Amino acid sequence: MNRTLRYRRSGRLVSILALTLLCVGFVSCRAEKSKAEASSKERQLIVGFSQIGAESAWRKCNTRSIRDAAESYGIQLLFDNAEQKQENQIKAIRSFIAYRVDVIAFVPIVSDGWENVLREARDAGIPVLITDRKIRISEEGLHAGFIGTDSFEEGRNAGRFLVRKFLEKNPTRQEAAKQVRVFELTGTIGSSVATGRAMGFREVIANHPEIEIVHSESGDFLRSKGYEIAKRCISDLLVVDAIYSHNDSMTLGIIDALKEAGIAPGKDVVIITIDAEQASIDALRRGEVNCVIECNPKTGPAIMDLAVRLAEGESIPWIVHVDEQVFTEFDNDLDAIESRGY
Ligand code: GZL
Repeated sequence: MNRTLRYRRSGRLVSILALTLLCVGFVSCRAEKSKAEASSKERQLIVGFSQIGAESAWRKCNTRSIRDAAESYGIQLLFDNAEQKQENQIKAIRSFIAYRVDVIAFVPIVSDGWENVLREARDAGIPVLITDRKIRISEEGLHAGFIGTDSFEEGRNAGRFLVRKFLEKNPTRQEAAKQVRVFELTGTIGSSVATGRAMGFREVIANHPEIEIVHSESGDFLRSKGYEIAKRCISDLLVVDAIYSHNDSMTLGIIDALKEAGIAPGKDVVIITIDAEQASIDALRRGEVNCVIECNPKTGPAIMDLAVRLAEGESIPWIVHVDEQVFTEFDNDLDAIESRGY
């Protein structure tokens, strides 16, 4: 056999060998990848969620939405109820880190005090999604994004209704009021929603010197505290023009106290409230409340969608504000408002 032929045959042998190795390699890579894919598909996504408590109908609906969405997404949810204590939330987040969940999501009961535990989550390589209420943090990279309410806009909407009700021509008023005295009941001190609802309201009324906040006090989003404060301040409530309450639970407590004192809610005193739970829509329809600003608790599906994206290594929007409506006594179709579910 001449040398050329020998070289040609051995060259062909080498190329067959190389091709064989390539195919074997490819097949084994595919096998590895499909195993990895199979294992990731087989392994359920695990989300650790720290909820602040069950202080209102809104919060209970928010929890139902989160639990239902996790189930429909096939996500294993580790859920903790902090019973209104930040230290319980921090403990829960640390337990999620120890358990090595895929994603941590939580409602920060107050805006401050989260740096250390969020650094621990970052160092553990676990993405964190903030929901409902915001955190105040200077350090970047400690959470992936936020989804929830725009509490400043809710406060602005409360101010806009008050201006329309007292300072503009409307079906119930032909001339502007000379003075508008407001009694404000705020939510949990230090929470982003109470801060936002207060600041948004003040931003709008700042342009109207006739409007004065004569009393502002925290009812901690609780019906019982709304009732207690209204009972204690009933003499003030006899002379104010409007009550601005940061959530329906407190509003329902205030209404109970007003009725006990013979004050007609919605008539003797205008009432503006936030959440839009069924009871407040029903009160709006009865004329016991004048303006209901929606705060949407049904964020479960959107939270789980963002959690899946985070678990897959995707980036998510920094802030997602949920759509919210305003219902007032000036609307023509209050009966058309859909059942609230909370
Ligand atoms: C708002 C949410 C508030 C609700 C209250 O986003 O954080 O907390 O308005 C609830 O009803 O207690």
